[in-house]
Amino acid sequence: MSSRNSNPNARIEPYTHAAAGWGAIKQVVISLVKERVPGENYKTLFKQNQRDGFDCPGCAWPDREHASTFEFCENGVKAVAVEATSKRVTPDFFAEHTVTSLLEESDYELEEHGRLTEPMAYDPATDTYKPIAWSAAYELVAQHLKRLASPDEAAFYTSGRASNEAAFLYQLFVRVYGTNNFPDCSNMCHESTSRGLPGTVGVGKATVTLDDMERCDTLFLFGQNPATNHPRMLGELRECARRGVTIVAINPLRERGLERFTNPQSPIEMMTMGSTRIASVFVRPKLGGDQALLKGVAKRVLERDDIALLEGAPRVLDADFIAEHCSGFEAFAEDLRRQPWDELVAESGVAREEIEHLAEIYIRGKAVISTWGMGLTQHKNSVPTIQMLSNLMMMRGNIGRPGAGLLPVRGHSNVQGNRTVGIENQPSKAFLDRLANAFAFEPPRRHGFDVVETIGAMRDGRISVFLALGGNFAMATPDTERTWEGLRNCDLTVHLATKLNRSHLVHGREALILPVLGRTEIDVQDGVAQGVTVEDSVCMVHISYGINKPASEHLRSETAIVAGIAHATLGARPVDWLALSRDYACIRDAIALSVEGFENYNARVSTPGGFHFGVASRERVWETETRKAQFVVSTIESDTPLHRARRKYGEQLMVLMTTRSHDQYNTTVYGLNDRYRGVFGQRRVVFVHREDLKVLGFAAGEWVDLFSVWEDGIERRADRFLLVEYDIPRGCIAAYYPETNPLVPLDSVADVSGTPTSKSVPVLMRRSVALPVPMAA
Ligand SMILES: Nc1nc2c(c(=O)[nH]1)N[C@H]1C(S)=C(S)[C@@H](COP(=O)(O)OP(=O)(O)OC[C@H]3O[C@@H](n4cnc5c(=O)[nH]c(N)nc54)[C@H](O)[C@@H]3O)O[C@H]1N2
Ligand SMILES: Nc1nc2c(c(=O)[nH]1)N[C@H]1C(S)=C(S)[C@@H](COP(=O)(O)OP(=O)(O)OC[C@H]3O[C@@H](n4cnc5c(=O)[nH]c(N)nc54)[C@H](O)[C@@H]3O)O[C@H]1N2
Ligand SMILES: [Mo]
Repeated sequence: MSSRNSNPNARIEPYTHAAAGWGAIKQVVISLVKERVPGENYKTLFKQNQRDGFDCPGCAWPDREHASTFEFCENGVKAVAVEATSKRVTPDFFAEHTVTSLLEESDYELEEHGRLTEPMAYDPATDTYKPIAWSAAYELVAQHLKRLASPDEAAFYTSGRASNEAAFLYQLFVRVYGTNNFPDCSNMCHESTSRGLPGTVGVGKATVTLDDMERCDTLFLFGQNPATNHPRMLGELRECARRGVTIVAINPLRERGLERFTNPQSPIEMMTMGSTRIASVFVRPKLGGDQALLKGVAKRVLERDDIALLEGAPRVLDADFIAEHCSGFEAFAEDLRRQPWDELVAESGVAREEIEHLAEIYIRGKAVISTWGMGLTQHKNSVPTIQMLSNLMMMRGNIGRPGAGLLPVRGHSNVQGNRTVGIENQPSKAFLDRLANAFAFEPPRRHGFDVVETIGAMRDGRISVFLALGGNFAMATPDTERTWEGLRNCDLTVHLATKLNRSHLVHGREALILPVLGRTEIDVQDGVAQGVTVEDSVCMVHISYGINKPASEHLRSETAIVAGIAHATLGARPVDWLALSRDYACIRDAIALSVEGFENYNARVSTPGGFHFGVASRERVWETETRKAQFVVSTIESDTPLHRARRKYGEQLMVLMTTRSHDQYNTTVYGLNDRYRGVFGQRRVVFVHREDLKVLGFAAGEWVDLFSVWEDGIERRADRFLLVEYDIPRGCIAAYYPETNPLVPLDSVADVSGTPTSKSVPVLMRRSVALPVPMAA
């Protein structure tokens, strides 16, 4: 397809092969060469997820026995390659580039400069970052923190790569300092899961382990793109498919990796160009339609049970489970009976026959696992959607039984562990009580700000110091223009980071960049190599040892930096921060002392493969208010901002999902291809249904600007996207994050969880009049 694109290599070319296979191998070689990974660091790739190696920083998908063989993963190799790169961002680099000039570069170009090497402080006189001693940097943070009228004027962000040790020390420091302001990447990610599941099954975590994957006979995959985001999960799916498990993908897009997969580990598949078919059934709701879809399936399951009762046939519901373990079933069933079908069909975008078919598949399953990702968590109705899924699973006792259960698939490799050890802006009383007891201090009890609340508070001056343990706050957050105003309104912004990103350039009046050791690197404290611990998506906690030489001699571990800042701010109170940071086993002892479930932490984590962090619901123990698994009535809303926008603009209105390409890790862009979706050499594309293109009077290959429709009168736009005809439900469009984040209104969040609605943004498209932006922008 020809287009007015300034990158001559940009093209759209549908992908017709299976996922992974040789294409993945090729990408790996490209990554290694592009990053100029030094030869000695190649060994890193073979130590990924090995017993004596490090936990892959790629994603939170678990490993079999923490891997007895090298598990090949394109995503993992890329994540490691960008960390093991030989490129460096030195003080000379900063001297040569003003912040203003760096802001002109794309996110791709910024991270391409390589690893940060020394602590740097912003100098307004020259508009550059200049080296600063570690001790002076800690002192600067401490001065700012001590100067605030209230500790609640500071916010402490976490991105989910931090280890349990760093995250635990961080939350302890922040709570002793006096606030629960813990905005966290998970607020934008699986927060709807973490807030939804406690209301139904008591715990916001997976109720299954990999062993259950071996025993299930039916798998539902909701809103997830594993070929790109959790490639190691494809290996498990392939095994399931070969065993004859019925795999159903519920996704508006027919993602390639859910169709066919060539296992790079299988010489036969690789040599014969063979592949395994993954999903047997595709169900394609419209964006945000899963709640109605699930409610329809539940309604049908109930109808089928009524019929069985009439006919004296075996029950369809697991009546024993419901009687013994559940509460609220009557009200739930009554609501299902009252629910009109036409509303479910209209809101889900799925025909009644198809919903009924899905119910039959569900009923046939004796052991069903449901997994989900961002396709379920980033909508206004995400919490009721996830609760509806939980209801449905409970109807047939598919929780806390071998081969069955709930499996939220997490993103960042330790995002789940961070929450477990206390990164939580709404801590429970029990958690704080234990912490208070263990360290003899009175932690703050007021709930703190999440991500969206933090941005609001920065904008109106209630937050003036912002510290980030990793991540890229300026780009990962919604409503980019307003987020940047917030960051620039701060007195101090501090980033602990491995690589340069835009958050370092959109800074407060004073600003620090503190370079950290990555997880692949050897972390020596007091002459002893330290291991750090992480928790994966199925609650396995294990230890990870870096093996590469650090990218620079000046780097410090996240744990050491947190301890340094804590010491400068609080002195050796209530713990000797510096002593703790010299021996991570002591931090694990402190965790064991103060966080429930970590008893004998050091001993348990030293067993091969680590240990499973107990999940009560897996044992059919329900940590809910009623001490039962709770059915929750979930009402389908019909007057949301999206409905109102649809009424106002009719067929002109599109619902936008912002999603990941194959060549990115969140805000880190590795390359400009999205090979399974057929996009090459570019990122500013928007996928639209053929009929919608026609109705709107557009043709594929034309350029459009996107405008959000929101009721606050603010213009939010993202310009110049190439129209690509795509197999996507009518009225829905898709484009990449973070380019589209300016379109997500700050106050458009999921009910209860506060997660930005990144997968359902009401927008209009207008033909672009300006010239296309340069390639990598
Ligand atoms: N290579 C790579 N790996 C990653 C990441 C990365 O950026 N790159 N990010 C990591 C992180 S932090 C996370 S959270 C995960 C994210 O991994 P995913 O959860 O797979 O996230 P997305 O890429 O945003 O894809 C969301 C999927 O949901 C579908 N979807 C969108 N809206 C709906 C809907 O309304 N209903 C349904 N049923 N489906 C919908 C989309 O079509 C898409 O297939 O991956 C982690 N792993
Ligand atoms: N529109 C839209 N927005 C989204 C999403 C979406 O689907 N759509 N997804 C959301 C999701 S699921 C998530 S999780 C967030 C992600 O939000 P973040 O976690 O804030 O973003 P990342 O892009 O993962 O952060 C990348 C940066 O982390 C730093 N880094 C990498 N490794 C390390 C390390 O080991 N230590 C430290 N200290 N720093 C490190 C590097 O400097 C790198 O530039 O984005 C959210 N935003
Ligand atoms: Mo995430």
